Amino acid sequence: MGMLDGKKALIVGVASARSIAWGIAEAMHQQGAELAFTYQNEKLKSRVDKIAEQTGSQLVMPLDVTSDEQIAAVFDTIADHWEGLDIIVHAVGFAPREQLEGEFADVVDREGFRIAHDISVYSFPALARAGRALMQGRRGALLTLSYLGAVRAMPSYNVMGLAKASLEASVRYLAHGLGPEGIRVNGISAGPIKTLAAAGIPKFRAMLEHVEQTAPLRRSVNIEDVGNVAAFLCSDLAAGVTGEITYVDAGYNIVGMAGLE
Ligand code: NAD
Ligand code: 0WE
Repeated sequence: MGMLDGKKALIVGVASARSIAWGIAEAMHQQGAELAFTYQNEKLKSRVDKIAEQTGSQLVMPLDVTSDEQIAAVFDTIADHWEGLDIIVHAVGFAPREQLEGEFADVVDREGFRIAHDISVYSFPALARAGRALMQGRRGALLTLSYLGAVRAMPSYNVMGLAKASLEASVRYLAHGLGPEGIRVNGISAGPIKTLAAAGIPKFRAMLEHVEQTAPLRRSVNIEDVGNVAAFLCSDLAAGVTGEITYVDAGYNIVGMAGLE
């Protein structure tokens, strides 16, 4: 018996087999969920098709979250295939590359701020809004992915830190608004993981090593660690949890006075 038997889940944010969204999809599939996937653009379609096939998924749709039309089309297509929807996973984040290097006040600009917040934040409530009708009367769950840079100033994370802070606030506002309909809304704040979104971030390797030396568990986390917690949070085992940010970071965030052991 899986903890997601009979549940139908939409997974947004698979770009490769390293994606956190893929770790979540695999864990949800293991736990009995039926999955639908989206891909950002034609370049990524074949990769997502291949990955979807591995979980027996029949539903793979285009979705660039900057398009209201594509958001609406995704839920129209789901409504044509499924009688309802139980879970939406949002694992999308983007800021223009030049926003993620250098000192925040030097590099932030209006367009970089707008893009980061549109793609990384607005898309989550936008999916909630568009998916709401399909989630009625079925103990639904929404999940998004955050990072510690939401609540701590981190080198180079810059405008993405502001976006994640806003995303975490959106978890609370959505939980508050959708709770009366039985829909729970949660976030996972994951430790650094080498995905496409981490590729080419200067000093990413050093960040991983720092976590491995500092986190209570003396390791970094992987997409399986995140996937398993995601499956739990979206299952009825977590029926009493909403509006929360759960850290899946080997305990890194709870440490103070690091490095003196
Ligand atoms: P990833 O590159 O595999 O996933 C990012 C996804 O965002 C991709 O699938 C990409 O297609 C999608 N995306 C970007 N712009 C989009 C758009 N306009 N429309 C639709 N999709 C778009 O990297 P990941 O690390 O798996 O990132 C997933 C989430 O996890 C992000 O929110 C990221 O901020 C968060 N996160 C990552 C880490 C990490 O260290 N990798 C840590 C904590 C949180
Ligand atoms: O949320 C993220 C990554 C988000 C991200 C990554 C990219 C790279 C490619 C957003 N936009 C872009 N734009 C691109 O053009 N993480 C939590 C991973 C990450 O990114 C960092 C980190 C960590 C950790 C950037 C700087 C410092 C630390």
